[in-house]
Amino acid sequence: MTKTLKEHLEKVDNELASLILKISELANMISSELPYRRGKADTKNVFGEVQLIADKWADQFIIDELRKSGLVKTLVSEEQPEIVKLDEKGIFNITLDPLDGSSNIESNNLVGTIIGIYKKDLPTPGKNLVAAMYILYGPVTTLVYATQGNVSEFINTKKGFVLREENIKLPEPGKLYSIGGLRKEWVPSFKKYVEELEAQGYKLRYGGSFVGDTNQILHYGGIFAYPELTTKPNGKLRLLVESNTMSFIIKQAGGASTNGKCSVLEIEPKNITQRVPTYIGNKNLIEKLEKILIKEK
Ligand code: P6P
Repeated sequence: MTKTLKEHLEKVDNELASLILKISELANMISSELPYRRGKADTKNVFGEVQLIADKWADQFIIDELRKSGLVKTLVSEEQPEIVKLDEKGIFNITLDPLDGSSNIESNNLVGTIIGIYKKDLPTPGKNLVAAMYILYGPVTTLVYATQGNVSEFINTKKGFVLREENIKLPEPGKLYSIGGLRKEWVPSFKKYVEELEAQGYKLRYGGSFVGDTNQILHYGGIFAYPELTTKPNGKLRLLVESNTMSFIIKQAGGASTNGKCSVLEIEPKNITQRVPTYIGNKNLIEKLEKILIKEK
């Protein structure tokens, strides 16, 4: 009998299990609302990006639902300029990208909700994550959650989320490379590194959604990068609400991450909006790249 998410969470401590289950229960509402929440809002987020109606709706919906849970003390969201206080009796602090890749909604490509779960106050390094998860709205809705040493994936069915695979590890060797930014703006040593991957037969898969692209790396192995660019030395991805969470998940699956100098998870955040060059994937690929990028400096 295939395990449900609720059954799988029996091995996780109660409050954390309740929080992950609560978040999973939001998936159906979010995916069913996407057809009706299209188009641009008339506001910009703290990063100066035009917000989509779906971004703002999903953000507020998740914040309201987590506040009701009584489990969450504070929340940092890509769509909020400041740390949001939810419930002073809450025991978890959450990082949230409510709809990562939301510009893909127009073209019906992958979007997802990325959630980091901490006990320590935010901002704090990603190595302090207690758990990390994402929900991916694709041909099917899937949910991946990671705790120390274990990554499990669930598929949403008429009977709720059921286990597809647990203790997921990145396939070795990997098959894919998934890299954002304009190739002409990659630093020379990184461009050379990518050309070597291409010569080894790695296949390009890039869908413009960090969560969707990294999910492919989790399934097929390889490397995702939104790299340092000559025009954007810190790349594009947000350390707290995007890179830390996905780096933690890939690490628990046997992979690694770097910002070009150290593991993403070791970075001491300067603020809640910090961007970071992000390279995530098979450990051998990341270790080799980090050596190259350090030498470049
Ligand atoms: P580009 C989505 O807006 C996002 O933050 C990530 O999900 C994604 O990896 C990246 O931006 C895509 O950026 O420059 O390829 O559109």
